[in-house]
Amino acid sequence: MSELVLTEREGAIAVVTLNRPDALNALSDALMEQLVSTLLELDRDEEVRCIVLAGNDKAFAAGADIAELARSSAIDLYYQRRIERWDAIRGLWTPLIAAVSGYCLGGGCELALACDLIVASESAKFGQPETGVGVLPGAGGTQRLTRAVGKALAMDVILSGRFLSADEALAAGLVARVVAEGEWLDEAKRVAQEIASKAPIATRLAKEAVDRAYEGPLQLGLEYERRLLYLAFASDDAKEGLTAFMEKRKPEFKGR
Ligand code: DAK
Repeated sequence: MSELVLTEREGAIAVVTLNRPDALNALSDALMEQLVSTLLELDRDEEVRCIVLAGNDKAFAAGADIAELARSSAIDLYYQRRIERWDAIRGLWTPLIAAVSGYCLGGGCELALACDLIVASESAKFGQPETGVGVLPGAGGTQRLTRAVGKALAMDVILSGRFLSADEALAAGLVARVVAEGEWLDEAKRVAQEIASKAPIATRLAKEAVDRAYEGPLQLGLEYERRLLYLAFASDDAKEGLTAFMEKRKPEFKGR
């Protein structure tokens, strides 16, 4: 099987790179299968504290593989249960950063939206051009993009197919940081190292709590956050973090 996804470990972080450069990293079935099994394996490894998901300079991913979609019937897609892979990404415990340069379109944009945050190059272009090929965003794009940027801009992007520049995406709240071309991967790794240095259990619970804000009503989210806070408080790392602050030293987190 060719390596459609490459993995590198750098201390407590892992960098997963989509590797179909000739097709602008179009998300074929085989690529998605390799991607999700790689992510799930890394997620089970307690030593991995943050994952960076990257493309290359020209493309994060230009969408689902159109040639493959053209050969599929609705019934094929339904029985292949491909959408379950996307749920698996959403369910990861380990924080996941999308490092985006160049095209980030269709399923590629949905993949970036399924990550916890996006670090983008000035060259990044975000779009949901699915209606141009007769379908619509089907891996969360109509929901996540709308929650990220609001109805007006989501309607514009999804209905007109226009691409958002990195600066527009930053202003709209779709991406967290924009950096100069050539800096995107290093910056994403820097953010990942920063995240990896924090208390692992508290980080995991904080990610889960933020997802609640994004996915459900406020009152339920507030109650959920409160319960997760008690859980974090019960960890050894909370005692260590609070004590280390009082003792004016760096905390040593153990993920316990
Ligand atoms: N699929 C397959 N191949 C693609 C591709 C794609 N999405 N995008 C690009 N390529 C291929 C091109 O065919 C070309 O291959 P060769 O001809 O060299 O063999 C190569 O990548 C380089 O592309 P271009 O020659 O087109 O490069 P340009 O710089 O001229 O143009 C472009 C770049 C990004 C503007 C253009 O490639 C483009 O418009 N690409 C398609 C963008 C698009 O429409 N994306 C949305 C696809 S629909 C689902 C979940 C999700 C989805 C569906 C189902 N389930 C869970 C069931 C999502 C659907 C979509 O994403």
